[in-house]
Amino acid sequence: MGSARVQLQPAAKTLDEKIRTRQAKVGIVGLGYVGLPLAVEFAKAGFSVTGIDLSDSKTEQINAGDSYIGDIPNATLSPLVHGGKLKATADFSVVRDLDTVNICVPTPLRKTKDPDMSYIVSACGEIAKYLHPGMLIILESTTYPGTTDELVLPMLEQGGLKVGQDFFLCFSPERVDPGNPKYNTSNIPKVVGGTTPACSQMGRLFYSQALQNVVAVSSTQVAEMVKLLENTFRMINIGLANEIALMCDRMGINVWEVIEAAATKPFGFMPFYPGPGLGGHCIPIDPFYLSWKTKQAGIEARFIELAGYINGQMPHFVVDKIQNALNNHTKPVKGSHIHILGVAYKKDIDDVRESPALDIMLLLKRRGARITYSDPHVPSLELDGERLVSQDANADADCTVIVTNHSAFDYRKIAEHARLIVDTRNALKGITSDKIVRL
Ligand code: SAJ
Repeated sequence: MGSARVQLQPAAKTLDEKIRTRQAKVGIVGLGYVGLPLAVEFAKAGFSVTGIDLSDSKTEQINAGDSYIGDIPNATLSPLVHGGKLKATADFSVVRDLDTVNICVPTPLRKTKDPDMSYIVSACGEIAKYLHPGMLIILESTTYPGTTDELVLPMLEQGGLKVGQDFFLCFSPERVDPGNPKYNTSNIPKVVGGTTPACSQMGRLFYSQALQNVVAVSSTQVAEMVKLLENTFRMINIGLANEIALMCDRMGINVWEVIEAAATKPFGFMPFYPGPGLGGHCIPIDPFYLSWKTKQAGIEARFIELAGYINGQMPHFVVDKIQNALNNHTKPVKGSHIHILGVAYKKDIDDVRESPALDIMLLLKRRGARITYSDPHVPSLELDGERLVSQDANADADCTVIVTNHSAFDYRKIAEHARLIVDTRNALKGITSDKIVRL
């Protein structure tokens, strides 16, 4: 991105002025763990912010100053709402009075591992109806490189307005890490790239009003690719850690000790840890947006496919470990009571999306085991049509399996009470007992 300022057209001059004076009316589409914190940051910066979400319960809660996002306390949200800086609606027609709109809607994968762009298309279709000169539109949803310029741009230009002159279009990856005590929307560096240099410039100006560190890049494709590199990097390295675990298991080596010792290297190494599989709505999903797009360009993303395969095998590997551990106690899986500790996709959160615990429980149930679980963050869940309720961590079971190592568990007590334990997270590190089987 050149440093020379681009000569602004009249529409841009007006928008530039409105953003600098914080008179711009900001819109955020999608009020989830990305959109609501972003809305709050711009409201805190003095902008008038309108959140748009199709969920009436979300808009009602926000307009009551009642936050449903852990990282946004009511004490932060309520004064902004009652001070008239932040409101929420399901009515897209408000876009006609807005100057900027950030799109923060989900980008899931279909079962066929193809990108599901329906949320982006629906939001852009609504925005296009009310798009007017002097607007800045920024897509934040994680997606394949090319989405902004190939899919979003044509939808917005349909009404005759010209990007870079009449309106401005950027991509900026969301980097929100829910529950992270150190990094939040205001202090996580914000990458932004525009369809034209004037767009990039407008995007950088916009975020600079409310966020601490803005990183402007030269195009929307670069910005889209940045996010995919970040999360593909994680997914592949987790896959490597899992493959090393499979090797160590076969060779009778303690993989946790290996990684801990390797992590003493002060440079050139970054520890990742094996586990029961890959959960969440980012890491298992985002890389397949990249591999889907590269396939269209005739390039096989073999690292991604291989890591996806290895990570996908981990639930099966864990179930085999459980079966062997029971077998060594002359117990079949069939008819045994297996108690799962932790069903969220990672520690100390309540999100079960894509959680490997669900795969493990299903596989065991299909082998005839009786399944119970304990998770202080997940009071109940649906498994194969059956409703399960979280039990006491020390339920008397034939085998207790640590799948998600929440801090709230009393691991000493678990190690004392359980008859047989399979530990997939090294949560019982430092506790030796022949009733503990480690990954
Ligand atoms: N996992 C492992 N081994 C590891 C790390 C993670 O098995 O060494 C598993 C976790 O148990 C989980 C899955 O991988 O099931 C994903 O874990 P994650 O730590 O990557 O957490 P996420 O999915 O919440 O990822 C988010 C991402 N943030 C954004 O996309 C904005 C990711 O880029 C962050 O790096 C990550 O949070 C983080 O660091 O917490």
